[in-house]
Amino acid sequence: MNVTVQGSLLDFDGNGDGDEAVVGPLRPERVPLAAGAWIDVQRGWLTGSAALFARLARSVPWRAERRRMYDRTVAVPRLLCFYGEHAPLPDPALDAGRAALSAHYAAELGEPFATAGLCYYRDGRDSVAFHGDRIGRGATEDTMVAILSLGEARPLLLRPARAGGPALRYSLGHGDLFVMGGSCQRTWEHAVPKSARPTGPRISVQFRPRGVR
Ligand SMILES: O=C(O)CCC(=O)C(=O)O
Repeated sequence: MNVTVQGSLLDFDGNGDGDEAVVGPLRPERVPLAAGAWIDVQRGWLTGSAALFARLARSVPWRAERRRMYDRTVAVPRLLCFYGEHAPLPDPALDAGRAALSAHYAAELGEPFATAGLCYYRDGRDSVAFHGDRIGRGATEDTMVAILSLGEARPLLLRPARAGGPALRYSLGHGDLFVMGGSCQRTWEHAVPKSARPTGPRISVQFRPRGVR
């Protein structure tokens, strides 16, 4: 798939050629949420994200999935590729990102980030509905899911799973890092809604510990 996205003004890689994708020092800002959940946000954590976006769009074996909904089978509105614990990642920048996250959160998480789920939102029609990552240990244990966003920024919404109420909204793209931690997967839900506006493509890379999905 050959796609280019408009880069962010922050998205320089430092050597001027725009090809190298480099993660910076981790200095995320923590936002405590209710019920023992929290998020960490670091804007522009990865520089050179437009080039990484283009490489992943081209080289990842993206799959279109279908899902049973009531009595119909419907297309999942985004393309997916999952890299399990021992699968080589599709770009060295992702290895570097995962290693940096594992080192930074080692004491708090107590285990490394192991897997990488990649999602490709082709335009505003692609989306994911409100959910928590509760397949596996996320259903019963505190854990972390670290999301690296590449390409066009899309809003990620967060809302309490039980109480309802207004959603928090974070616009994520162009190398931004967004980490959900504590009880977030059990007590909050997140979504990337559809948009009727002209919307460029975005790739989300989710790093998770083993057994969290
Ligand atoms: O696009 C994103 O960053 C969110 C992805 C997500 O929530 C998921 O795949 O479970």
